[in-house]
Amino acid sequence: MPTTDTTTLTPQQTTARLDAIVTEIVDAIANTIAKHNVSYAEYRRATDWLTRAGGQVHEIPLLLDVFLATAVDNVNNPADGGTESNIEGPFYVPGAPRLEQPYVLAKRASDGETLIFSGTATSSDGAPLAGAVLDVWQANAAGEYSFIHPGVPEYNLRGQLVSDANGRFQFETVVPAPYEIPAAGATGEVLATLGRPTWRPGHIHFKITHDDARPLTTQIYFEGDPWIDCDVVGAVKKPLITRLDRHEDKTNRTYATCAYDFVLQSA
Ligand code: MBD
Ligand code: FE
Repeated sequence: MPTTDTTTLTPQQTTARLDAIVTEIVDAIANTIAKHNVSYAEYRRATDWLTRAGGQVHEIPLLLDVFLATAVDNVNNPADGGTESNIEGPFYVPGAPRLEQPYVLAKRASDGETLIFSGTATSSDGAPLAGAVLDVWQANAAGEYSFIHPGVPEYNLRGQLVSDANGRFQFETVVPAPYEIPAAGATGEVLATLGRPTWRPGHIHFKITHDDARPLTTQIYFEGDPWIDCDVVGAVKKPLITRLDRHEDKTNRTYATCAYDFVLQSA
């Protein structure tokens, strides 16, 4: 369960909670300013940098997700028997098309190597979850997401599919490449200034829902990815890493397969 069910708070309680959170955030920053004797010039550099971020499309959610989303996920999704949750990230778009069998995410030949992803959805008591909805989104082999990067068709590499009567699912997509935080944006700027890597390992995002289970938002990663141990967002959890197997089709083209069995906590 989420630690705080904020939906049951009265308006007064909501205001009090918000007041406490804002006060603590401001106090924490004020303490840092005092501890490091931050100058007016440095302070102005920070406000100028935030102004640049505000003028860049998609930059503020990216910035916050890079530095803070994992902390939110850690509080809201303690592992208790089901598949580990993982941060939603800044690039989820609701309303992805409901796909028909056989499931293939919308993709272009240039989006990368074919990947067949299969698995199951079960409840934490072991029962298969028939009719679980898997809302899937990912980047292509160039690290591009539809709706975020220019030139990618709407809903490319985004789609919703449904597990069958035995809780099984399979869909075709492409192998996602590692994702680099855009260097030109305010987030990339601060990471470069700090000399920190700007990469996330390749990953596929899932939101899985079923009437009898708690919704699960997570990401799947791949063994051997060069960034698996140094994700800029710090989101990788070992149990969410799966293996890519390589095969050759009849025309000697390689394609990949992987599998993951999702376990959703009972509602
Ligand atoms: C991503 O694709 C992502 O998933 C996260 C969490 C942050 C930045 C880019
Ligand atoms: Fe992502």
